[in-house]
Amino acid sequence: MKATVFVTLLLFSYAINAQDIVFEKTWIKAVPSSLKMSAMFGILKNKTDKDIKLISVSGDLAKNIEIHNHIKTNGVMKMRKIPFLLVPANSQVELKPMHEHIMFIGLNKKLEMGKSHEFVMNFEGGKTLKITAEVKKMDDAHKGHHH
Ligand SMILES: [Cu+2]
Repeated sequence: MKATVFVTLLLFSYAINAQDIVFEKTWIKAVPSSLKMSAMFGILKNKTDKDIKLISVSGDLAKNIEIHNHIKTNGVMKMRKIPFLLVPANSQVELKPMHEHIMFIGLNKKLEMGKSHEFVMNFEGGKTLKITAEVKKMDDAHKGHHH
């Protein structure tokens, strides 16, 4: 019995290490159902020795899914669409509120707390990454996640 568990764990960790691009600690911000916009956050890790560029995210949660950033203009933080998100070789970018995020415009579904949604991240060069993210309240998502 013990040996079986050990072997299973080994296989599991191998599968994780085999992935050179991962999107971790993903979450989608819960919003009132009257609001047709939300955003997705997480940590995008690039374990390869080449820079990667996230160019789009596909999914059926919203009519438009865009990559956004917040930029200070005349002292006011405003979000705007960016053509890609660069993650340098062997590093990571944290998508978080008031920084880079994946924007959902025109939600097709109600965001139910605790429910997961699937997406595909598309990178320059044709690489794709299937991801899932759970709907959470902003405070919950930040618990146990202090820097
Ligand atoms: Cu945005």
